[in-house]
Amino acid sequence: MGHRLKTLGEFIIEHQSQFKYSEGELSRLLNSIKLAAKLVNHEVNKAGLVDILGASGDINIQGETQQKLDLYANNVFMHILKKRDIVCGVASEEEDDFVVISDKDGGHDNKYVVLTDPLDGSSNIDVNVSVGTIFSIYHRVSGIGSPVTKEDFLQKGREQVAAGYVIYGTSTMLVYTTGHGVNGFTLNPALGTWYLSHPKMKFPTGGKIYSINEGNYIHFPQGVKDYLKYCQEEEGNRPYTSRYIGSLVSDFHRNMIKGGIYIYPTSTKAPKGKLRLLYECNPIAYIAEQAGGKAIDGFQCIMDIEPTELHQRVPFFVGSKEMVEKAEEYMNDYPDDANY
Ligand code: P6P
Repeated sequence: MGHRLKTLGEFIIEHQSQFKYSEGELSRLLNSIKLAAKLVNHEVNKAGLVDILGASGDINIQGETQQKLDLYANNVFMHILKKRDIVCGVASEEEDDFVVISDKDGGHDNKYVVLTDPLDGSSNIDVNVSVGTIFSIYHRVSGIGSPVTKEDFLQKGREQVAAGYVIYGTSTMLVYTTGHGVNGFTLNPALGTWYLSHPKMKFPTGGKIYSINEGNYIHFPQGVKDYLKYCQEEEGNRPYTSRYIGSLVSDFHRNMIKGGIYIYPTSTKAPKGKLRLLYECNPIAYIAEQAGGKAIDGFQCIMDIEPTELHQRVPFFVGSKEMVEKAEEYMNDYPDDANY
């Protein structure tokens, strides 16, 4: 048989031995995320059709009529994570508080928690722009045999066991890390199989792309304004190129392949930034560092931030190491901006 790419299932089995203390739960957890992503992908890809036809009238997995796509994605991940007897709790952008997996669903004895933004950038769905799912996995810190607690979710990004994203774009990809580098898998929708298309993904150390919503320019901290002027002046390999899709997963994914920086800073309109620390910034930061990139809030590494609440927002600078460090230099000219 000709050379064929390794499947995600084969890859997970091959790397099972790398998951310390895991008797296969992490592999099963990754496999359940793989399935959920396929289900969401199927729905995302026909969203336009649904919009044209109005309410699809479809029945979703909870037996309710078809809901908004990000709620649908949330239901898919919640349902699969509950019914696979692997996690003790789930936190989601779509849920006000964290969800305790009940004892009858095996929740009290399971050791992993999952935090997720089930469909980031969903406002782009009706204009047919790529969107994504982001997930972050931790070992629980509370004792096995008891219900999950808030502390299990309020862990520093450094403690992540695994993190990843799904990008529903021109092709659907699952990109994740378990602390041994970053690997990207592309879905063959005809077969429902994911193939290792991007092994050992690495950020180019430099880059010429910056991604930021410049419409907020006048509201940015001075350090960000100074960095943008640096990107735009005629010098060496500058001016850089501005590319901003309005979908974090898509901007990040492109920048990881081509080199670049994504910035969502504080502004008078978003005094703590817009992106959520626990289920957007930390997982993306883990992937960035594992791919040789860097992720900061302008002053400190994202994954060193001590979380205080489930949905807290932080400013986010992530991408090629040299570009993030140059932005950090400009931010450090105004140390007071570190107190956001
Ligand atoms: P703005 C999508 O809503 C999101 O969370 C990210 O995916 C995206 O990068 C950002 O917000 C876009 O926000 O304020 O520029 O429209």
